Amino acid sequence: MQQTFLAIKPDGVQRGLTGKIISRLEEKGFKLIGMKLMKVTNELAERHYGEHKDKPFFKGLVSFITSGPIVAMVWEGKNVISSLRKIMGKTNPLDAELGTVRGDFAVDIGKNVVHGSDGEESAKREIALFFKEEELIKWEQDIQKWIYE
Ligand code: D4T
Repeated sequence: MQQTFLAIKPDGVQRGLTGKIISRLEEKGFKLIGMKLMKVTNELAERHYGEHKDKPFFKGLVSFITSGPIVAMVWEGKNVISSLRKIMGKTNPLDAELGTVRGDFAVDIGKNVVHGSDGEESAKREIALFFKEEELIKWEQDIQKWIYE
């Protein structure tokens, strides 16, 4: 089973969208194995968004992600990385289909409500950046036999 990192950004938390977003992932059939409400430090933000450090939006991105609490999560499931990217929709909400989180709840690219890892390597890197090994819970989800063939 794959694992991925998902964060509800400060705009999503402020707007009270946390429960709705978690519900979508639970209803889809994925398993939550780690979750915490946290303030992102400047250092963590700069490491997380390291690939964008030369981009013009980097400074704004770091100040936005550190501006309020986020909900950091790890989700597990079959093809969960690409599935969550589909559920979130395109990075720019203007291009995100209705029915996706960003298509339904966001307008601007700089306030796009959620972050999700974009591949296996970034998932591993981001999970390790935000969670200690002991914060990830191994548990059996009884309904899985009704989700997976
Ligand atoms: P995140 O990382 O938030 O899930 O976004 P994506 O993985 O979908 O997209 P990304 O890495 O390309 O962008 C990271 C983050 O930067 C913001 N952003 C992006 C922005 O404010 N202005 C921009 O022009 C771009 C390209 C939005 C997401």
